[in-house]
Amino acid sequence: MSADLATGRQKLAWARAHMPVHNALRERLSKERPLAGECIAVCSHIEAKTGVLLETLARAGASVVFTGSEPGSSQDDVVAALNEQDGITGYAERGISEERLAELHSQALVHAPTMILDDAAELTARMVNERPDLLSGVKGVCEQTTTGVQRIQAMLGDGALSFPAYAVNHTPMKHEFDNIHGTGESALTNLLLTTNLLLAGKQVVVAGYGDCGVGVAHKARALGAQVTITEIEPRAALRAHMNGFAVLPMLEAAAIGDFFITVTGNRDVIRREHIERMQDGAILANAGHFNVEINSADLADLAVARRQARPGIEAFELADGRQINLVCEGRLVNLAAPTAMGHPAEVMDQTFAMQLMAALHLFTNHSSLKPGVHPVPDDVDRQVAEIKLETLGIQTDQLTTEQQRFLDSWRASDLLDPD
Ligand code: RBV
Repeated sequence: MSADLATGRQKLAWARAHMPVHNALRERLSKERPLAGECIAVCSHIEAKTGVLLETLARAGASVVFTGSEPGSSQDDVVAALNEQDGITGYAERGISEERLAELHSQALVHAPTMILDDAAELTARMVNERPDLLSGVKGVCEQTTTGVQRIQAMLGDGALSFPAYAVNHTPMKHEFDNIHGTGESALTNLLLTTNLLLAGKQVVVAGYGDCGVGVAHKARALGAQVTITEIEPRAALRAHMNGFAVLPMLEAAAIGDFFITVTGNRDVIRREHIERMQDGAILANAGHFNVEINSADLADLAVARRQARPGIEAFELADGRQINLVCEGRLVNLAAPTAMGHPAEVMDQTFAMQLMAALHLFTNHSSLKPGVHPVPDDVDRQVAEIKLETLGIQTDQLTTEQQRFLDSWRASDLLDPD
């Protein structure tokens, strides 16, 4: 057995042991096999937790094809350990170019998937653009990320969407956990591992106070950092202010930050005019899906020299001698840094359970759903929460009949004097 295969199998076994919701679902689905006959494509960061999702889909009867959603985030050993399994075939490699990623997507599309579980709408956009011949066979898409839902909405606005898509990102069981706790913990864990520097007492600038930014900002503060938020959305800026953070335009924040972490879902959030004001030694990292949030071309343009400072960190020397450090080429720091493993297993267990349950629901209901972006029904979300609580051994209270009647009432007489 190759060393790769051995570590890939090990990583999968560890992930399985820490994904109890999947274990519960797998047991049920392998008896029912509701996806028999379907070809499900999963486009994501191909590492061990994603591998567990693929295994559960295969046990549910689907023929599963996988591919990477980002050039730097898949793990070759896990890819090898997945490709040896029955019912799973895939195309993903670590550290590749955008062109190679496109080739791998094309190979996955040759399997003519009937459903796609997507991350950042990468495979969906590829199929719509390059394989229109496949569209009539597609029942629908389940999209996991904020960026991807936005992209599918844009596709719809453009008249390019011919099937229903579930906005899995928008379910409470996904974004209130994955975006906040998953991104929050894994972005900081991997930033600190890659730099081997202390966060306590540092000035940390977090660009974007959406769910991911909230997670990063609060956890950085909990570790003792002084956190500043930059925003373009007035309510998010106010929320950050009232949660006790400094809120500044990036031009001002640029001058004070030791660490910069972008989590906006937009491009050029850090660009030339900001880099020009930064302090010597500033460290720039991105935790949004695409590597466009930090304009690395501007950084290269301003630099008189550049060198590898550590694995995963490139130092750009400016004309006046200042050194600005870019972490893993501005790619997702929690997945593409040299030792990065993505979000913690427990959180991906929930996210992927949502993808799986949304896919099952879409499979049964696709013919009654119009092309468009749809919310995942709330009871699907609730079911996953119930399974998760059960695996944690946490019990909740139940409404009494009187309490239920109170909630269903509107007349003062019923509310105040039900008997
Ligand atoms: N994400 N996946 C992992 N497999 O380790 N870590 C993060 C993993 C997903 C997360 O759910 C988010 O929606 C997406 O990455 C952004 O690309």
